[in-house]
Amino acid sequence: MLEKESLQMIANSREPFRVLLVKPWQPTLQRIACPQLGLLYLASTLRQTFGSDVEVRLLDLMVNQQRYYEARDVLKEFRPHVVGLSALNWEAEESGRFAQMTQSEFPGTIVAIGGPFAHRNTRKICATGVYDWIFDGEADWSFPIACQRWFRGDKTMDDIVGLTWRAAPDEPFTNNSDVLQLGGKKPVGVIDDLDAIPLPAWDLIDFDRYAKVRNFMSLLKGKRYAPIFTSRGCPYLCTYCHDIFGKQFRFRSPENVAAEVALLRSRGVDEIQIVDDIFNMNPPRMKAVCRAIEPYRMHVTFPNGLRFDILDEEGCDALVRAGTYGACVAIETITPRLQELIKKHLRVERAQQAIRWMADRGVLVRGFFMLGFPTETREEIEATVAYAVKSELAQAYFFDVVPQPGTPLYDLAYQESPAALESQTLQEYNARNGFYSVAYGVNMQAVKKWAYIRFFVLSPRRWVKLIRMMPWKNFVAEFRDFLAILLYRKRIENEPLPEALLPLSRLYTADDEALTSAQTQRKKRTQRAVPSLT
Ligand code: B12
Ligand code: SF4
Repeated sequence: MLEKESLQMIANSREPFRVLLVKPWQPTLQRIACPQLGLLYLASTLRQTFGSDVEVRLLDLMVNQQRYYEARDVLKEFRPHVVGLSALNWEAEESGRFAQMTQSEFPGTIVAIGGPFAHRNTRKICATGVYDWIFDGEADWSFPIACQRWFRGDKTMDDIVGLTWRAAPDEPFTNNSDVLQLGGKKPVGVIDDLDAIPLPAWDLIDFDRYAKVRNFMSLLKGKRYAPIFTSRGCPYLCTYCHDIFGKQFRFRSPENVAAEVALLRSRGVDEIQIVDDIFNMNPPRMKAVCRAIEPYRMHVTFPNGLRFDILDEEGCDALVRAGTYGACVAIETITPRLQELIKKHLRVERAQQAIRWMADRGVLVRGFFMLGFPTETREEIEATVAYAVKSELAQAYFFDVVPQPGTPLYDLAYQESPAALESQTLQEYNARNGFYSVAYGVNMQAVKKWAYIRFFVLSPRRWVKLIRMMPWKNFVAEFRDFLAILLYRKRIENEPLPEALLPLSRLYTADDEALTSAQTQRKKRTQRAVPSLT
């Protein structure tokens, strides 16, 4: 850890403060990547805060498909003062390996972690001891402030909302935020004025490179694309939600969004992917944003962010006029009981109507379904699959339910089968032994394969539709992935975790901090046998 004097020397020497922002790559079945918006926002707020006193580099190991050790040369050459890692839960292990390598081989470097993984997992992250700063929540302002204080040799960090930090590796972690206890559950660092945040540092992105890799939407009509986030937060209460941006819906003005689209256009981008939590929460505002971006003649897709049961016909027109040609709809489950249980409360009939409106306007609509909620019966799974098969959806993805710590769904999973939760590892998104399979003894891989066969192979009309609607290169990539899912035999094995990182291997297993209700905590004391639905 740098001492105050040496920090002062950096500040006095006019040497720029060097920050390396890193997206780790956890090997996956599918090669998928997109520019990392969170890090691009941090890059631009760092520049705004430091001016010419900062040098920021972005290292996206995901698009490069490089493991952590392949970044050694960059660390040696750039010698960052701060390394900032951004990770999803999924990437926790690889991020930990990167952090550990940095700590041991480049002592004195501050290692910071943020992003969805840092949300609600603070205590386990502290337990690894491989990070110095842990940021929970939106860090657009808090991260540059922490960097600036450090740069100036000022170690008073306790007032920085969302930050848990230690002054040196042998000192304890501390934070004094009211809302964030170590491992706290409430969203922190919520920013009200989104227009005040500078636009992402798009100059750090080589758009051609990303265009060559399969993206979030698996579609690319244009030459180059960029993801954009036009609002943050969502007031719905789905019990499985990671709740990254909190319940308060905040949005950028249409002018601010248009300014970003104009900037992207000037950089040769002709396609945008809108990835908000819920873009159409406020329908008049949604239409205003559509009108504002229309003149830029972008191709537009929605891999995320549209709730179909609040989409009216006028809204569909506005989206299509803005350039929309592909959209995903998260239906999750079709049965009223489960819609109630997961508190999504999707009005399926209305969503169905909006799917028709979009499809009639030539939009490729893809449905997302979650199979295997705790307490879900085989009949309920079948009802959801049958709905998908009969629907007008051009594509469907069937996902395993992964109960996330700190969510009400996790409590329910705990009540159903603590043993099944105990068996979960971080790699479970495409696993053979997901929660449902272990809890109820159902082979979910087989269930999902059969669902895909019914949806695609036994519905030739979809092939015709997809060939007509999908750019051919995307069609080929999708077909390859479809085969991979059907033929998939072995899981991706990762090397064993170093001892320091072992707390991460238990990220999904039950502990008191992850259980949200007192009732479940009581139940935790009386472990139950694994129940069976058959
Ligand atoms: C675009 C996207 C993707 C993209 C890129 C992901 C990425 N950014 O790394 C891709 C397609 C790769 C993707 C894949 C997956 N995704 Co995704 N994705 C999203 C989505 C829709 C938007 C992300 C985004 O751009 N946010 C906007 C930016 C501004 O926010 P941000 O990145 O969180 O950054 C802010 C803070 O978190 C923080 N921060 C972030 N990084 C850092 C780093 C430092 C050092 C600091 C200090 C702060 C900090 O400051 C930033 C600015 O405020 C989110 C939903 C959401 N609401 O965020 C889901 C989300 C991130 N995805 C999720 C999931 C589950 C997945 C998958 C595992 C899904 C699956 N079943 O396969 C896969 C991962 C598999 C893989 N590795 O390929 C979950 C993650 C949950 C979790 N706790 O891990 C989310 C939250 C969706 C959800 N609500 O469930 N996804
Ligand atoms: S609609 Fe999406 S973002 Fe909103 S609560 Fe549900 S899962 Fe979370």
